[in-house]
Amino acid sequence: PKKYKNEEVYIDVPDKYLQGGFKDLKPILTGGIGLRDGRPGKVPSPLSVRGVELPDLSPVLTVPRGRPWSVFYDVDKKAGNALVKMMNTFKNIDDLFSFAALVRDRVNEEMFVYAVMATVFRRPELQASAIKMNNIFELFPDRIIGSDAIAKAKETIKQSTGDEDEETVLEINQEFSALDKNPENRLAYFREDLGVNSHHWHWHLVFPDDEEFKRDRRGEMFFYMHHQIIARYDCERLSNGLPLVRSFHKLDEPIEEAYFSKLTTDNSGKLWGVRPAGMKIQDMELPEPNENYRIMDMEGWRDRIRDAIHRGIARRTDGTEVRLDAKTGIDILGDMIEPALSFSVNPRFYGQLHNKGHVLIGHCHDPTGANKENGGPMTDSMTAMRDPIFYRWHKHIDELFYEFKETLGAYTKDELGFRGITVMDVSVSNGNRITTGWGKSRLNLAQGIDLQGRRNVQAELTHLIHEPFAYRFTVRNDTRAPRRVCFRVFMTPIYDEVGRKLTFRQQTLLAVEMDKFAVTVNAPMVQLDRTSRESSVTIPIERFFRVYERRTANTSDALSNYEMFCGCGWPEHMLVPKGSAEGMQFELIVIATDWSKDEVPVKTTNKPCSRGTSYCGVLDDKYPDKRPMGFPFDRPIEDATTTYEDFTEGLTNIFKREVVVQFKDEVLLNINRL
Ligand code: CUO
Repeated sequence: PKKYKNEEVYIDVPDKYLQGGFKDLKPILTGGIGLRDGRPGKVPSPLSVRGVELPDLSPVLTVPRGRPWSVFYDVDKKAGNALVKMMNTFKNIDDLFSFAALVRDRVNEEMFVYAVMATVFRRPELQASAIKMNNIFELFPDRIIGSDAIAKAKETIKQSTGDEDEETVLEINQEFSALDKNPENRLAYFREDLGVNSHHWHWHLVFPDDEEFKRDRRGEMFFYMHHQIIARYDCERLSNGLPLVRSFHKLDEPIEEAYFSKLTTDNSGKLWGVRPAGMKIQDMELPEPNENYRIMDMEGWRDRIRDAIHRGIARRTDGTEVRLDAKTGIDILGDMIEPALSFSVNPRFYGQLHNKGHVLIGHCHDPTGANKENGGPMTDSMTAMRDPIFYRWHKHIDELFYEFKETLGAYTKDELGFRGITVMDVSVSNGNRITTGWGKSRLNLAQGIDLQGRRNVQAELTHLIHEPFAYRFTVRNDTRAPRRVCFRVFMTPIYDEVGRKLTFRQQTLLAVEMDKFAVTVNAPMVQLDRTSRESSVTIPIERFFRVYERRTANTSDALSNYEMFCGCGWPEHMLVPKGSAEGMQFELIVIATDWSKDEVPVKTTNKPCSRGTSYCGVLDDKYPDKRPMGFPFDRPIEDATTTYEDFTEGLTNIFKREVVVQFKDEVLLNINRL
């Protein structure tokens, strides 16, 4: 191997790939995801690279630079895992970052960022060393704002005074990928939201398909997190008068939902693949990335998966059988359906249903590459949630999981109850009304686009937001002893898009988790307050839009500049569905359970990445709750005629309260006015 001696690395990437973020190492190694500037003993700027042995890079050069890299492609996943492994051979932090600096401009750009972030997540000493990471879209603005806005940013600076700190703000229009005469565009604020996409990318980053990094209940988390995305999307659809998502299960059926992302994949201006209405998926034979899958493969895998679900038994690679029971069945299925090839009980037999759905859909416009077109947004976890078909595909995947949950039957009253604990009341501040509206926040473009030294060019994005609110729970404890109580808080719509009442069964499928927390109830009657900002589902808005640091600089919520950036977690500003101008009715359903039985103790609760646990778990630790994810709505209720009253009959620990979500078509929060 080549040895690099104390060389000074000045990063000077030709402008051939948009990621001008790599023009300067700071965004990666010092100002960005790297060690912070100026700490003694840490990397100075310009980076001085220590002599490190450079390993054989050939396993990671299988992915060319300049094209989107994705966990859904076999070659890419393998190379990405190999790069993470290489980085992990450097035990000393300076060596690791020296290595990173040396390979950065040799390997695929997106894969590089993935590997650096994955390495940081997996090494406790790096987590602990206060590393600050950029939001992924600061590094890749071209994955979130359109080619026209990027062109405009470059044009604007040409005409400016040349002062490198001069502020330039570009407003991003919400109708940039389509007009509202395409009804699906009413949901663009959700699908194209920065926080939503950022969460999804980070989720796949921290739940990798890599045998060296097995997360607790990984497969179940795949099921539950994506199920919640679909439930949330459906709530947004109802908020906008649109019907629920139809699952995409007839694989030869034309896809009615068109999608033209307007995003570029690289600095040449090449767009992501587009999909006009009415396209069908087709067998693919793609040379680069090398992907050869047929619709027949997909149907075969699905038949075998269904067979396993209905027999309650899956077949392992070695021919032995494994039972799909109430405790671990869903976890086995998650790893099998996604699949995580490293953890699937039989990757050859059960195949790659979900992943290859992303790929076949994403390449349906050019399945052999004959037209040299890029894949569509569905091929990449950083962009997939932008496309309406994402939700249709995932609804189908979700149906398979629920097909399994059906086989387990309904929960018994014993499993649902908590004797001696009565939830007397639950209310939400401001008379059980939650207000939603628009927020305007900014994303700094200077780290990800070559802006000729200008540091203060911002994109101003308009996104959904809600007024912060608080819950109040009134609880009676008749057990004469302190009890540890876990509150599981869900919200679910009451009516469909034309005003028909939903059945309770439908409501359970649409229930979105709002919060989950445990407290000790040590008096006969206790009143508990909890704010929306504390939700176990979300991570603070400041994690997505850094400019918010200004707002919170003096509060306890302020994030230190040097706090590690943990990107997994639902964005706070998307916690509450949009609702409607007239006020949309939802039900808040709260179930109290015995935390002394449910709790899985985790080692540390105040370490950097300990928020957003409901959809992301706890890094390096077990999932903190023993119950099946989504309890009690993960299981079917008795039958379609079962009502909430039947469900809760004889139980005192479940309570529901109607809340109204009212959308105001105005800017509630404006960064300019903070
Ligand atoms: Cu996250 Cu399909 O798994 O996108």
